[in-house]
Amino acid sequence: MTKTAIIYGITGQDGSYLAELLLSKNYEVHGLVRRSSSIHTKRIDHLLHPVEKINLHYGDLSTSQHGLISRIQPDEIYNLAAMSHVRVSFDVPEYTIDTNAIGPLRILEAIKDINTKIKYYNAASSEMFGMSPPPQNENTTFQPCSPYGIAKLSAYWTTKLYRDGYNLFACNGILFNHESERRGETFVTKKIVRAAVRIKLGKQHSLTLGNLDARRDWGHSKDYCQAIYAIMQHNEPDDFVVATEYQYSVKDFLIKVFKALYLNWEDYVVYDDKYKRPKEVPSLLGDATKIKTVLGWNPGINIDMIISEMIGSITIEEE
Ligand code: NAP
Ligand code: F7E
Repeated sequence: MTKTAIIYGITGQDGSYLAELLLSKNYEVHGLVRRSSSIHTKRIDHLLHPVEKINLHYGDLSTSQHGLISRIQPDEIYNLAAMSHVRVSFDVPEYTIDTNAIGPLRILEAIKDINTKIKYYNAASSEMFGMSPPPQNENTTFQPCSPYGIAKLSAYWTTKLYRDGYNLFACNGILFNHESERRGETFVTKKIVRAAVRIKLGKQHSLTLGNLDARRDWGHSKDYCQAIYAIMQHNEPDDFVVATEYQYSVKDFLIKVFKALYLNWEDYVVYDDKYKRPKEVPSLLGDATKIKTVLGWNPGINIDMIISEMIGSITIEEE
């Protein structure tokens, strides 16, 4: 029988790949989109034209979700919607807490009231580990150090509470950084790749960045959407860390990208304090033993493959 899913955040990086994955498994896919003054469905346009393969509904996590969920009566809800930029969360902390902590609560309240059989996925984040030293796994102490991380930790605990208290099939995927050609332009990987390609083509002369010493575990969004799906198909609701188990610094990433384009990064990169965060997460490196052992998930795309895909997409799409 065809399953029905709602994807919150369908216009985002992960939402677009997850929509493709669910369509390939014959799901009826619905997604929430925010009204905006210009069209922002670039990542899912191929799923709307020439044939409309997905169903979009206007809405926002700032209001009750009872109406949408009772109309669609989905089998599964994937909540990938968020104000997802850590640096920006320091500028708009109240908005971040409302969207990323209260938003998920609104969805869970609707599931509890409408149909407790609806499965729920919550997009938790390695940012919740904050200052806890690596490697980080499901048993690591959370020490968030941004409004974003604090909001995500609230949603994480809310998801567990509704699972334990109301017997919902509610899961947390604790995902480490993941990128792709669809990554938003202000995240460091896309910002570096885009600038390097533009420098190579003579369209830009420098790249301004903040802290180059932070270390991250970078995977690919497509691999991580496979993990999200596997978490939701498991025979019981649970929480899983999703990571590659490899770590690089921002400077390592920078060197790799510029080298791939036969450029010396030191000739172009300028430091600017404005990209420094009031508090920084210094080192994220996941231990994905649980998801590998319990669900048999493994990432297939490494950092060099990610960089080469990202460079290729910018050359073709933007220049
Ligand atoms: P993204 O590209 O920034 O997409 C975020 C999505 O959320 C967009 O569709 C956005 O809609 C939507 N959204 C934002 N505010 C909303 C609101 N108030 N109401 C409804 N929708 C709203 O993020 P992503 O990289 O795909 O990440 C997906 C999820 O995983 C997010 O929850 C993120 O916090 C979490 N996460 C990401 C990573 C990562 O490295 N990518 C790691 C761990 C966790 P618009 O298109 O209208 O802006
Ligand atoms: O920063 C440093 C910055 O913004 C990575 C989100 O998807 O992953 C992501 O959050 C590092 C940080 O990602 C610039 O200080 C230096 O140390 O690409 P980012 P993030 O903060 O790790 C987590 C897991 C999520 O859940 C989030 O949704 O790079 N950095 N210079 C810079 N970062 C940016 N953005 N811009 C710079 O110019």
